[in-house]
Amino acid sequence: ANWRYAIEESLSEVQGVYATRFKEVVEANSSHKVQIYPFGTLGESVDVMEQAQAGILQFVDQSPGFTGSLIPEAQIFLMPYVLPEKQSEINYFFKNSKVINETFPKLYAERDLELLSMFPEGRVHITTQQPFETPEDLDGVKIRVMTSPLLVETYKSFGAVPTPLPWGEVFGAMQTKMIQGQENPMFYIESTKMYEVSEVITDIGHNIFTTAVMANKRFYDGLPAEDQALIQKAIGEATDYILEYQQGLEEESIAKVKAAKPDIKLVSLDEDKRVRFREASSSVKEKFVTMTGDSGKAILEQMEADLQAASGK
Ligand code: 6CS
Repeated sequence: ANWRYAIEESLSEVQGVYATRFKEVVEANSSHKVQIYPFGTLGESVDVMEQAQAGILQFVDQSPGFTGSLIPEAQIFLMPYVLPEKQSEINYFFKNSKVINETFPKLYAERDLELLSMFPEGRVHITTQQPFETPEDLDGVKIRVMTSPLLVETYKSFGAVPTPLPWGEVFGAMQTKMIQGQENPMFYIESTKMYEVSEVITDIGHNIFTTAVMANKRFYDGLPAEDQALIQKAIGEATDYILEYQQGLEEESIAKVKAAKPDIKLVSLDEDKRVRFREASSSVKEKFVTMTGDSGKAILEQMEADLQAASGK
């Protein structure tokens, strides 16, 4: 059969590299074909998700930053200062966490989606026009976030004016200064040339960009066992591959940005400065529980236990 798989990025970006690996494994081990639809071919992330739920697409990559309206609990991955900074701990968490492997699949299933994998895309950096070191410095600064109420709360707590926008509008909004900043991992800041419309790139150590790959559930449930096994094999190989692929990617991306724009200012805030953002955003956890109720509260507790298990790995 011909399977359609939409991603939120281009083929050479992390989601594209993942999808390409998935396609290679499927096509090498079966007569199925996988057609990948990169960002821009089928609409914005939210439109593409509707097509996946309707079964027009068999596979979709959608990041929790856009899934919040459908599954509020998915926003847990956007919570600041929760995920670890150490790469090996992050990888251990994504591969072994109960939240990802047991809890979230049930929530996605309620929305006609078979959750296949969640994986990290790198540490989030903030690009702005002016340098900042404290939440006060962000007073009045409009920063674009993905369309998630939790991200809006996070950036309010950071002192900024959060502006939720779909991805396709971000470059233009930065260019015209309708917004003065945005957040994304370094590889994406480099590949989408966000640095061209930013003067400063700041690392406050607040989060890891997480994404999720899923299948339409009716499609998946209707497949013979051997095709389901093939999909699981391809997902497993693509997940291992993408974790390996991203080793050193942040540093390479920083080097490319510096080469393309030598006067860009790169700032990594010290722990004594990060603590201001950490403390300012401590109430975001309560906001998450307000948005998600008992279900979210239980997920938060499970996630904390999963992170505990990953610490020191
Ligand atoms: O900021 C965004 O909207 C986008 N960021 C990444 C890293 N991937 C896709 C998403 O649309």
